[in-house]
Amino acid sequence: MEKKWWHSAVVYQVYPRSFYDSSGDGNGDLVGIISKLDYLKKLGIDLIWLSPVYLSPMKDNGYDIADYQAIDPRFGSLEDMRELIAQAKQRDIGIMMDLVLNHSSDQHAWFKQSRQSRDNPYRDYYIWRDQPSELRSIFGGSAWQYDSQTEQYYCHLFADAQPDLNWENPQVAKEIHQMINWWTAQGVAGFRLDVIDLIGKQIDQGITENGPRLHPLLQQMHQACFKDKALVTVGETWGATPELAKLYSDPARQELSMVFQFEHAAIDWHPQHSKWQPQPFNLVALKQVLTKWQTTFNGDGWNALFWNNHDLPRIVSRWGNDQQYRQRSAKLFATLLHGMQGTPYIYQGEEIAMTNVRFDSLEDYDDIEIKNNYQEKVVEQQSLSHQQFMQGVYASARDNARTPMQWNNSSNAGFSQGQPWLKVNPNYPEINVAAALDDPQSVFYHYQKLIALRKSGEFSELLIYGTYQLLLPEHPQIFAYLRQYKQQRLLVVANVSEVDQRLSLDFKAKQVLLNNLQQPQGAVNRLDALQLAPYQAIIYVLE
Ligand code: TEU
Repeated sequence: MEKKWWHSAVVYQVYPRSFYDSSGDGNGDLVGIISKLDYLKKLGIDLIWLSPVYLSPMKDNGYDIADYQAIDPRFGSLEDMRELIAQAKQRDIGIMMDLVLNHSSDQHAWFKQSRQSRDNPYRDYYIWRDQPSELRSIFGGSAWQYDSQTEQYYCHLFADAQPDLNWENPQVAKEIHQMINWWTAQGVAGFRLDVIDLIGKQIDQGITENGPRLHPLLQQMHQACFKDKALVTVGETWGATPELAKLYSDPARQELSMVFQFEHAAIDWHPQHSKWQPQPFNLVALKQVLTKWQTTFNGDGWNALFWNNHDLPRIVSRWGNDQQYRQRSAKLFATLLHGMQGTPYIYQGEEIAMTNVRFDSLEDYDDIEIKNNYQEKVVEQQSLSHQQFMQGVYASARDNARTPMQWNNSSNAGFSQGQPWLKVNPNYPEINVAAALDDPQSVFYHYQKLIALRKSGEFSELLIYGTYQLLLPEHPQIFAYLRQYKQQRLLVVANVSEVDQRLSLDFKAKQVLLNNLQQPQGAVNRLDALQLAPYQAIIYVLE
């Protein structure tokens, strides 16, 4: 396999509105991110995926872009952005911009023109029809919005303030390519492409995901923007199967570096109520899905590894134990993920095991996805009760990941001098960066160690390129796998449960590389009589 620089990279996602507010207006900003670069350097990451900072009315926190080449004043200025890129570069950290190309804001100049008249030159930048179809918006409700000015409906797969761009129009592709190249000229290291699997849609046939024009459009984008540049690109593709992932990320096809697949992330969703009524966690199913992805590529694609992002609940609350075993179970999930093959992504706060939040009132939540789904499921269809819906919010809402970053135990968790745009999680006096940095046993230092193991030293190549083999596939509490590269073998073994486990593995341990529990050496070395405490996770070097 041809090696690429981003195979060995570790990415950290910053959700700017919630990261660090330097101005006191309650919103995180670019100067705030700059001031935390040394913290990220200490963690050891190579790249920052920056969720959108472009000019935006913030109906969907920046995923509704009004100008792709301007910075929203809440976040700062273009000068600040250039400073961030430069300051990050000085620390060998690259910036990945978030490209939201499926839709823009209804405040984008293109859409303002488009809705003026049916013969406006920008009319065909968006998707207009005389009649709505049955198509539903991902945020709830119809995907069509009537516009009285020109008496037609426009398509929006997300909020009505996020009209879908018409990728059937070659002019749209041309403008977008120019915009991407402009960002590349600013010195960014790469791009994350939001819901990119939707751009090949054939709306009149009811096809949204994985439409026939998707891959030709991506190949065209590659030629126009990515070819012969040392950029890293990752596509957000909710519906990706291994076969589809190869279409995107096989280097020979010249599309993207890798994609986020979400098969594991939706594993406990309800058949009807999806994430609003999650099913019990099933470790065997999780192992099966992740193993399928670990063994799918053979130089013909590459995995992006993640538990968390700004759309998903916190892993420690979701499948770990965010009470008694918060730190230990967070380290366990970190170990499992960073032991795998692919490029790991860490979402802000994951490195200190921030947890989900439970606000009593729906009013305290901000996310449009919550509000629109409440309207649809509780108010209109009455398929869920208020109580049931709140349980869904506590388990799965996106705002769980979006509460402000907890920096220290001062007011507002040290996130802002002002009133934060979203309430801080009340557990900040205990869970915060300052406390984590003060404690050599903290989750932070566990992540730091995992990153360091991947970045350099004896087992770096193994962790990046080694093969993967699942052990004990049917075991309901143990997640164990082997990694192998040339003559080296590592064993990752984790007890994903709240009870002690005993097991016997037919291997000989040479060394304990990493253990999320402090314990005397001898106690854990007998793999044929292994005892694991609740949420214990160990990486062994094998003979
Ligand atoms: O997310 C795509 C997307 O489909 C999610 O909204 C997902 O379906 C949902 O969170 C699961 O319940 C991307 C961005 O990551 C998200 O933040 C944006 O809201 C969305 O696109 C629209 O741009």
